[in-house]
Amino acid sequence: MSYRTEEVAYVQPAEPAAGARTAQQRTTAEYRALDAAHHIHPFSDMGALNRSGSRVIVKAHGVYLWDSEGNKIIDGMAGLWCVNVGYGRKELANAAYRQMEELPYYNTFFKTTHPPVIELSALLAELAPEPFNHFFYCNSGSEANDTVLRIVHRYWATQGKHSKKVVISRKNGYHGSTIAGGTLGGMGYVHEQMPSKVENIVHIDQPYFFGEANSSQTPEEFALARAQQLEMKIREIGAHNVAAFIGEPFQGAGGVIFPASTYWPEIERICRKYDVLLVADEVIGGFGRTGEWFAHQHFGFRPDLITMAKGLTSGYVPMGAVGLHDRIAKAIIENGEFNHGLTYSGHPVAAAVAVANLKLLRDEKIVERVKTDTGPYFQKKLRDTFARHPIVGEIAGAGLVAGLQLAEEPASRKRFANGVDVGGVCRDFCFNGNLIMRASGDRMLLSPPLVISKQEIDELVSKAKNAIDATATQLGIS
Ligand code: PXG
Repeated sequence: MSYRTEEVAYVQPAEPAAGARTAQQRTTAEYRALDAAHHIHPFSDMGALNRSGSRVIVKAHGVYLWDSEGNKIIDGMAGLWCVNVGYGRKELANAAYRQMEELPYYNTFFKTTHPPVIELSALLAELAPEPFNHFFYCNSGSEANDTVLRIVHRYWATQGKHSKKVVISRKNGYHGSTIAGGTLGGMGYVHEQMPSKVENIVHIDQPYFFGEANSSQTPEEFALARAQQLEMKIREIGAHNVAAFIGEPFQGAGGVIFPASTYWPEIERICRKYDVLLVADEVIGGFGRTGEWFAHQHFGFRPDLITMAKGLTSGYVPMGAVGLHDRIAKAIIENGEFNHGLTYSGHPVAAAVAVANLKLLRDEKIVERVKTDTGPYFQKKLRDTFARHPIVGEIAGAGLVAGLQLAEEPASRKRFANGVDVGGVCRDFCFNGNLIMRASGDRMLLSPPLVISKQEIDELVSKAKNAIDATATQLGIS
C-alpha cells in the first residue's frame, strides 16, 4: 500500500493573535513556587534551580516559544532535538484527537493489532532505506536502545552464537538514561550515579578531532585511528564474544561531533569482518536532521539496526522504535517467542501522530528542503559568520544541526581552562537574548525545527553571534 498523497506546499501556520488565550492560569511567581515545591527536573541541580527559578514556557508556534512573561524566544534546539515539524501543527493535534475518540488504547501483545500501528509500520518501511521492513515500538530513545540489547542478544542466540554478548559503544556517546541506555552512553557523570551497570558493555574513544587529536594528525587520519580502536577492542575481547557496536552517526548531546569521512566506512568494514552487528542510534539524526531521512545515509554506511524516537512524532507525544534489517527480523520472526514488550508498544495515539508527522515531513518535502535549501543556507551562514571569530575554533554539522566549538586560541586548538565554564556563560547570554542554544561543555549546539525559514535562520544566527560576542567580551577576548 502506498501513502503518497497529493503534493502539498509547506505553509507556515499563522501565529496566534497577540493576547490569544493560553492555558496560563497563574502568575510566573506562583508557577515557580509550585514548581519548586513539587517538581524534580531531569538532569538538574534542584537546589540551585529552585533558588533561581525556572523559566515557565506557556505556548509555542512554528520555531518560537513564549514564556509566562510574554517573551518570544527563538527555539534553536527544536525542544530537545525533536520538534522537527515545528510547533502548532493542527494535523498532529487532530490525528491525536481523532484516534483518542476512535480507539485511545489497545495492546498488541495477545494476537491483536490496530490500524495506526499497521499504517505506521508500512509507512516507516516505505521511508527507511532497504532492507528495513520491520519495526518494534516503545516510548523513548532509551527504551529503543534497551530493546536493541534484547534483539541483539536474541539474534545471536538464534544463530547458535551464545558467546556473542559484548556490546561496544563510545565514550561521550549518549544513548539515554535508563540503566541500559546510561551504561551504553559514555558519560562518566551518569555512570557515577548508577546503582550498577549492565554487564558486557565496553567503550572505545570518540572521534572528537578538535579536543583529542594530536597536532600532527589530519581529521581523516585521526578519524581512521579512532575507528581502528574498534578493531583493537574486538581482537582484545575476541570476535566470538562481541555482539554489536552502537554509535550515533554524529554525536548529539556529546557536542554535535561530526566524524571525518574516513570514520564510518572503517567502522562498517570492521563490523563486517568480525561478524559484529552495527547499530545506528538515530534518535537525534533520524527524520531529516542532516537533510537525509536518516543520518547514516548522510555518512553512507549500512547499519543492521536503527533506533529512533524524537523526530518520529516530532515530540508531540512520546514514541520510540527500533528498525530491524530483514536478516535480523527473519531470525526474530522464525524462532519462536521474543520475550520483550511494553504496555504502550505501538500505542495507537502515538502511532497516529507519528503517521501524521511523517506524512508532513514527506508530503511537504521538508526533508528535501533541509537537504537542498535551508540546510546549506544555515551551514553557509554559520561559516560566514563564525569562520574568523576569535573564540570559535570549529563549526561542525550538516543540514539543520551544528556544533560551534568555543576555544581560547582557535588556530592552535587551545581550549579554555577547565575552571572557565565558557558554555555556561554563553548559554546565559543566549537566555537573556531570547535564544535557545544548548551548551555541551565548551561547544554550543543548534538543532532548530526543520521548518525554519531563511529569515528565521538569519535571526537565529545573528542572536547566536550576539551571545558568542558577549561571551568573548566577558572573557576579555576580542
Ligand atoms: N539516543 C540518543 C542519540 C539521544 O540523543 C536518547 C537516545 C534517549 O532518548 P530518550 O527519549 O530516552 O531521552 C537520546 C536522548 C540534551 C538531551 O540535553 C539529549 C537527549 C535527551 C535529553 C537531553 O542534549 N537525547
